[in-house]
Amino acid sequence: MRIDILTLFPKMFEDFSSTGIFQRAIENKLVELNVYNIRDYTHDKHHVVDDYPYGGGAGMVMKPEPIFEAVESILQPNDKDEKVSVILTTPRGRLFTQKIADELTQYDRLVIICGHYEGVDERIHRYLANDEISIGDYVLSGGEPAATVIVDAVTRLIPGVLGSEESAKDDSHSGGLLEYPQYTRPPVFRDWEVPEILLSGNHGEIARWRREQSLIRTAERRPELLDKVELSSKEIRLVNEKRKNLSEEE
Ligand code: 6GU
Repeated sequence: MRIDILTLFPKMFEDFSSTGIFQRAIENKLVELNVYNIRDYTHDKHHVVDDYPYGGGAGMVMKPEPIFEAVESILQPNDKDEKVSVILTTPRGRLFTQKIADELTQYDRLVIICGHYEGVDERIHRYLANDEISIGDYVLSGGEPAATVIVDAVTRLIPGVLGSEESAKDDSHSGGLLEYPQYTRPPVFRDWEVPEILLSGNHGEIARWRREQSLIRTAERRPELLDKVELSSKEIRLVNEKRKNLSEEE
């Protein structure tokens, strides 16, 4: 997959692309990451990328010309068979989820435009981006952290990016539930013991315990996720009991 990021702050991606799993994915040619400075696509002396909003109001708006020019030059020459998505990061986008990360792995190329200031000219939303993504209901100063979140979540799903020992399948959210608690050595740390069952070597019992822990955690912290997963009748009873206890504690 080729990923192109358009930003006013290219530096924000330097450490990200030279560290850990992502760096290895680049070295193994599983992903290609290019970062472009939107300012380089201006033609005026002062490299202006923003302007006052028509109609008045606070803040500045990102101008359309440099961003259109950047995207159009990046996509040329464009292989007709390539599946491309042009994504704008914006707090008014659709909420990013694991499902959307999965969906984005279908593309050969992602072009991610990092929004800034009070917003970007509406013509970028309408005529340049085909997707708008927000990473949550809070305000960031710019779309760069959102772009790294998207790139991270998507690339780790590309076959070969994670080693088998890092396999993504047990992770929180991939099965629709939050992850169960993990422990490593020592078995006792400051009087806090590792649950005995994990030391038992009984893999069936351990799998059952983990599933139950995932269900309990999800019921406690993200009950709305439970509506989307299939549960056995026994699991439904466990979850209902947990929910009942929680509502009694309120
Ligand atoms: Cl994608 N951009 C900004 N500026 N703020 C956000 C966001 C994006 N997602 C959540 N908050």
